[in-house]
Amino acid sequence: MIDLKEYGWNSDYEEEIKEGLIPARIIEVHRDMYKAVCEHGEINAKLKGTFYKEIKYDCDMPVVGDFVYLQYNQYGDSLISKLCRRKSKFSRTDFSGHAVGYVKTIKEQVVAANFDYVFIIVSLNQDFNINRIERYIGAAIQSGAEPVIVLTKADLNSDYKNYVEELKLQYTDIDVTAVSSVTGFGLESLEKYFNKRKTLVFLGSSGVGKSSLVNAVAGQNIMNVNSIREDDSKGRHTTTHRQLIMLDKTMIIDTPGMRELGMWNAEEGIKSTFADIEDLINECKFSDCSHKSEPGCAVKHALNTGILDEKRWKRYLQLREENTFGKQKSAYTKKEKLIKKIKNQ
Ligand SMILES: Nc1nc2c(ncn2[C@@H]2O[C@H](COP(=O)(O)OP(=O)(O)OP(=O)(O)O)[C@@H](O)[C@H]2O)c(=O)[nH]1
Ligand SMILES: [Mg+2]
Ligand SMILES: [Zn+2]
Repeated sequence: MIDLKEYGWNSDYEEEIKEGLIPARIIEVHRDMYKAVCEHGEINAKLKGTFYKEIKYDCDMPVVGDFVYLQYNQYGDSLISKLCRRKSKFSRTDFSGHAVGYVKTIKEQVVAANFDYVFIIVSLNQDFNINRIERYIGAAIQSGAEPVIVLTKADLNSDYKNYVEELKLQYTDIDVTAVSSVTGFGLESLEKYFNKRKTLVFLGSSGVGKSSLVNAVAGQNIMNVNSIREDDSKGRHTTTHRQLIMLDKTMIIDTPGMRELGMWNAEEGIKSTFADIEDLINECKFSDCSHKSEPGCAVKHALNTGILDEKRWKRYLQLREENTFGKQKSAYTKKEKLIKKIKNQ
């Protein structure tokens, strides 16, 4: 018997359910097949037919890290019948929607759920890109968990301290650590996150070393790792599906590298990421200041005196616009083809 509490289950996740259902945690998702862990151990599961009828949005489909209730079947696939309320979730914009007229429908894609820390993994080779880091910080804060920035491959960059310092200056509340999975450098400073029953999610581009870090902290080769072309930082998308790995009481969700991270409903996250700019905006004379030509505009003043970096301001505007655009264009009522198909059966 497995105690699901070891996998982070607690009473906050409990839902009113029909008799005969047991809680489980999703550890892998493959198209329509799920791997989960429950009191009987690791099992395969599918969504129950009625599950599709009951959910409203695609984002209510189980993802790795989710707790669910299922009907256990010792002879075959168990049937997932309810998704438990999420404590945290990392969302991005899914642009793969179908074109409706000229407008492509976009929707929320939940990458992982119910984690305590988001490890934003950035490689210290040419992958280092402040715009991308800001996006991850915004989405991570929005997720409801604590962001941690991990700069990998410190062994390849003698300048790593400058990168750490630059980020620390801008993000005083976020832990920034440089590590090397090859030499083991810096790994001890991550130990504080490896606590009992905590879940960490590793996010970042392909090839930055997410799976290598899983292996380094595990002390064994759990995940596949492939060499990349370090000269142009192109990853090879080695990890192909999200997976929750249990390591000596701590759980890590390793994910495939993301090509792009579109902001999804991340207003609060963006505001916190650019807290310095939000402070300036609050100082503008007019509360509806457009920061263009109004008198008493604190943003203009900061830009003119060099206190605020013009590029940072532009990136902030871009993320805000993208976020609002997403809100307007998302087809909230659109369901995935699959759901429609099954409903119509
Ligand atoms: N020098 C050096 N190479 C590293 C380090 N960490 C990872 N690598 C190398 O970077 C390459 C990619 O590592 P992975 O761990 O597969 O990267 P990933 O982020 O999991 O990539 P995806 O699964 O495609 O998202 C491999 O060749 C690793 O050996 C490091 O700390 N130092
Ligand atoms: Mg990987
Ligand atoms: Zn202003």
